[in-house]
Amino acid sequence: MPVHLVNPSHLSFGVGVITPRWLFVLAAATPASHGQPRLTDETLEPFDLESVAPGDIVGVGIHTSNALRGYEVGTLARARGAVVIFGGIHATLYPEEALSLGGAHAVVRGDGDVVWPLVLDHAVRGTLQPIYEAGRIDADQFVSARWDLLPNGRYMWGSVQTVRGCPKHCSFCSVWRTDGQKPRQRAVDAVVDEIMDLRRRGVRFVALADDNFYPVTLADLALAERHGQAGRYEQLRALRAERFELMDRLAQLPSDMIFFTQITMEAAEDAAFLEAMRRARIKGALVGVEAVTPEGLKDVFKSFNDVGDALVARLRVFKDHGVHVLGSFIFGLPSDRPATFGATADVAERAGVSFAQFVMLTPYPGTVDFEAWEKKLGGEVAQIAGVPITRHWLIPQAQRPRVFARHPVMPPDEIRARTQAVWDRFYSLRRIWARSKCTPTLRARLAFVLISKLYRQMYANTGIATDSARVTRANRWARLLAKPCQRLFAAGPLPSN
Ligand code: B12
Ligand code: SF4
Repeated sequence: MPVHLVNPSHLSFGVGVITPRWLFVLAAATPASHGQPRLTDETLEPFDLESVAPGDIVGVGIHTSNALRGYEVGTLARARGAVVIFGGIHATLYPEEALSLGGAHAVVRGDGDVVWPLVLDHAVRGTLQPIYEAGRIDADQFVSARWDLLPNGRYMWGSVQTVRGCPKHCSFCSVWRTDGQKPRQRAVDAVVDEIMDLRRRGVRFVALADDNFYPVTLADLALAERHGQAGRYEQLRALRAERFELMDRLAQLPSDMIFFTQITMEAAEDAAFLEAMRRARIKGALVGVEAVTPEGLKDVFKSFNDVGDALVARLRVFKDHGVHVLGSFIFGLPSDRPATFGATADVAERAGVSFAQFVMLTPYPGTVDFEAWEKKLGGEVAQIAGVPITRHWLIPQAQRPRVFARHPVMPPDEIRARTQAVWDRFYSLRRIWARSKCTPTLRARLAFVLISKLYRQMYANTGIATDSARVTRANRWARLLAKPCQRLFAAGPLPSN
């Protein structure tokens, strides 16, 4: 039975920034007896339903914000006679939803790598169970992606995961609960092989799609030692050594390769680690700054971050080691005040972050924040388009609120408008041009400007704006900017040996 895998999106930009890794991993886990899986990433173009014949299998992977579009795809595919199977983080959290609203015959909860062939076998035999509990597999069972199915010239970055899970417990994040707090690190050889596979195909920019690239801190090691936990100390030390081994190997890859990852701010304490990142050409990292006040950090259980001048100094350490920071900030925390917005933009500028994203606090299911929010609302849940806001992902995109919890001093529109203003300020042409000085040549400076503008159109204007004309305009701009940006990232392929 032919297999289609669909990554849903309500907006298509023609070109994608980062490859949706799950598509290529599940493709690799699909047995050859099903033929070549057909992959559709709707951030490039919408799924062609005409390509689905009765009896085909359609796998849909969803996170919370694209779940509604995923349900539409599943329902339409089922109506054409397909066998529909859901997976991904949102389906893991709400399997019943995919069954009742998404036309799913079956839902996989957890990692799909190992269970997928079994599910396909059941689909062929007609013995599908409604729910498969795949759980968390060990790192040595992670399947390497099939990059031979990568469409040519459509993405700027490939994505290779090196570790899954995060030992922290931030209140707005579900990773530590779904992926677990125990880091599951892939073997260095498997990671490097995949990266080289991408490079041979002309991809020289690779996102290390990890929850947290720095899973063992110096503080963790010191604590284990102080408490006389010899076994734990040894385990942490081995994990850390493996990180260095990986970075040493990355340093030996073709010198035009560039990496990007996600990391906690604690890495700033660890000069040896940052130096290894420099040698490995990990030139960028998304750092979750979240808030610039102690109250804000307390709101999100992230007291391990710094504030004020210490925060600026810490972020600067990354730059001093050649790692550009994409700072991630959250607005709408209960302790935020009107002055917080300007203060946050000031910190981002003073700290010299190269890129920044300013997201509005969204209660994502599976998080501590979500549970507290749902409990607090009790029986008094407002509805939009007939959907309770505690199921906000089911509200049609155009009507979906951008701010969810009642704020002690600011109405939702004020939070949204102030957030938009911070994006506008940070990504003004004058400021982008000033920041672009961090690049070596005029060509690189122009590339920096183009990418900054694209980033802002894709993430801010289509995500925060409530005005549909602005969203349409932003989408058009993003489509225009995306193609030349993609060309800037592409490289010539390398021979296979
Ligand atoms: C790398 C990453 C990014 C990158 C790249 C995104 C990309 N294009 O790939 C960047 C930084 C751009 C990013 C952005 C965002 N991200 Co992100 N991201 C990740 C991260 C760390 C890894 C994703 C990944 O590649 N995993 C590797 C693949 C193989 O794993 P997987 O997708 O989970 O798939 C496995 C299973 O879920 C399952 N599966 C998946 N689909 C299917 C389908 C079928 C049919 C089956 C059977 C199984 C199956 O099998 C797969 C193999 O085991 C995840 C955390 C995580 N651990 O997943 C967060 C995560 C997905 N992101 C998250 C969020 C919130 C976002 C943002 C909204 C953040 C923001 N506020 O801007 C944006 C949204 C961007 C977008 N529109 O997609 C949340 C989603 C939470 C939720 N409930 O939906 C996560 C879980 C992290 C978190 N903090 O909680 N992200
Ligand atoms: S936000 Fe980052 S540091 Fe916090 S639990 Fe999630 S992955 Fe870990």
